[in-house]
Amino acid sequence: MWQYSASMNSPKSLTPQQVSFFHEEGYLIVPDVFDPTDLEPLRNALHDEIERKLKTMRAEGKVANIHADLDFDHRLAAIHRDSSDNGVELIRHLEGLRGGGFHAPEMFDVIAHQKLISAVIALLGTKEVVASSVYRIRPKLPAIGRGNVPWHQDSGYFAEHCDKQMIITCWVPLVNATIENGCMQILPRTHQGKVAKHHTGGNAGFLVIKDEDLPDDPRKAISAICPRGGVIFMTNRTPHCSTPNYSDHIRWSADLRFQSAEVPSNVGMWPELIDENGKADDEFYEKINVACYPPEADFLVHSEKHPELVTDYAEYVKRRETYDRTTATFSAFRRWPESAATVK
Ligand SMILES: O=C(O)CCC(=O)C(=O)O
Repeated sequence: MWQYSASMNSPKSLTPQQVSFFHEEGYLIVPDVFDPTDLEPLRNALHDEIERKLKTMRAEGKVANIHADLDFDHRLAAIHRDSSDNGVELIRHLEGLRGGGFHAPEMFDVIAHQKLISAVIALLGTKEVVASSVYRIRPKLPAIGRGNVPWHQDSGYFAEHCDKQMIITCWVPLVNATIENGCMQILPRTHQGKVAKHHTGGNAGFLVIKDEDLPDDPRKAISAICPRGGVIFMTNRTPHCSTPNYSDHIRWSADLRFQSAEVPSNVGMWPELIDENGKADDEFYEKINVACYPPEADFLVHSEKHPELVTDYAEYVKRRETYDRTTATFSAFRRWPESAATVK
């Protein structure tokens, strides 16, 4: 439970009980990391982006009705109902796949939010924190299968050399996440073992662990219900999936990832080394493949030792955009032979 210190005016960390729960169970649901109003700027920024993109699509003749009367929790669903192609184009635009994606200041403000970082510091046990390259915005639309994520461990997407490392997923619902709207299912106490075999060809290109390869009976999964303002923390080896959205609104969420600065990353590998055509020399590509997820730019979000190196908004944008442009061949993380696992 968050408590605020009046003298420091900054959030206190998680309790030792919460930290122990996370390490024993492989997950932790904290219902009040944020005040729900802390997430309003991100919701508004996403809605503004939808508006901008829809106006462009209307000018291109793709969309007739931009559903300007509908709110953030319903609008994209109506667009998708009118045309699934337009809906998917918008979803892809927002999801944040491969570097570019959604990187408005409001996105960065949530990733670097002190309330979140304090919790991450407690769970990682270090104040040297890197925000992983991989974060995603997920609009799970009512009655559309695309957002249902099959069983997987996040490590299934990362390079094998990072299997034993700790990369914390922070799943941040932008609406109350319920069983009805397709919250996550998490298999507790199974995160100490190996990374299970993942297969390609899951829904919407997701990797998938077959039920028989899961480390425990999937019927033991917990439904990770979480109010807006809360955060679900998971390890990279915690098996999880999510179910269909049977509600009438979009289940918006953001999943963010953090790791200790000691875990391999591409922090300090400067995008200037990639030219405007996305090219760099071979030595650079060898080094860059050291990261747990090489194609996307990691950034230092908190450091007591080197506060001067903490990434500001301008650098975050530059790193994400530059990595997005690169034509590099990232090999290390393609661990499932037939996999094209560049996206989640
Ligand atoms: O948001 C979801 O439905 C699934 C999220 C997920 O699989 C993840 O954050 O790794």
